[in-house]
Amino acid sequence: MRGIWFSELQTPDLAISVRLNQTLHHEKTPYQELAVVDTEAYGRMLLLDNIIQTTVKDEFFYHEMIAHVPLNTHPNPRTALVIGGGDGGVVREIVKHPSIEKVTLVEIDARVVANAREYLPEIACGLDDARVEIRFEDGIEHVRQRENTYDIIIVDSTDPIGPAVGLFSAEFYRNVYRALKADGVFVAQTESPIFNSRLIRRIQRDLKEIFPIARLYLTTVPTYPGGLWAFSLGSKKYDPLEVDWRQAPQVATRYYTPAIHQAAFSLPPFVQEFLEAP
Ligand code: AAT
Repeated sequence: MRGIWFSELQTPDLAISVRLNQTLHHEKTPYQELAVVDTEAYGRMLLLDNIIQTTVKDEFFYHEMIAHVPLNTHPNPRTALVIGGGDGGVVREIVKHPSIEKVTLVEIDARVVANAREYLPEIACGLDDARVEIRFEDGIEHVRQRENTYDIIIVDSTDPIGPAVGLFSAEFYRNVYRALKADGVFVAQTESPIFNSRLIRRIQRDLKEIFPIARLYLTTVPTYPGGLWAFSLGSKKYDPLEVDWRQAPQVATRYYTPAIHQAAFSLPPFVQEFLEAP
């Protein structure tokens, strides 16, 4: 293999490798080790603690699916909270919705936002929208201090290690429920159905105890472990499977469509089986 390669150890037994054109930036922030690299295969990539967070070529699968599913589940979303997501990709998708009046981005690490603005402008561009407020604080604390505030809460967090651990807990989900308005919708990225099935099962069970509607949906994200990714949704009133598509806004997307929204909730038998396992 010619050239310089970056490998992410996705599990102790599996790596993904990409050839680097260039390392554009590297620093230790107060929270994590951050790098932006340029790769031949996936374009520019944001790495945190040597884990691929997002890439210019495949970010839209993830950002469109984490944002438009809850936004279209709610018939009139006006306020949205994003926890994590400092690259701006989720915010960019949210501000495509004309009903949105205010987006609050709560990112713990200001350096993620600064580097995304500098090196990943096509992902960070939505952060400049006038409706967006950026707060550099812990999303766990933010949600603990809010009540009846948001129509939509989206958790676009790192894997459940370090500062993100608490974002995967039942206590956090109860606080999310309280921070949502009476008909609010919650979505979180919840890892790989292939490598994190027990985590996904536990989260689904927690959400079913807290929300009247709890569902799992899937998408493909080529650079994440296993290539197949899970999102967990909790809703107080609206069912994501009963969207009135005649009322949904027309937004420009590259992956998401109403048909893909519906299809994403069709779970393969291997997923059904681990969700139902004792
Ligand atoms: N848009 C895809 C990028 C991410 S990055 C997730 C962000 O969550 C990071 O910038 C990290 O600093 C932030 N974060 C972690 N914990 C917290 C917290 N407690 N409060 C606020 N922000 C936090 C997601 C990639 C998923 C990778 C899957 N392998």
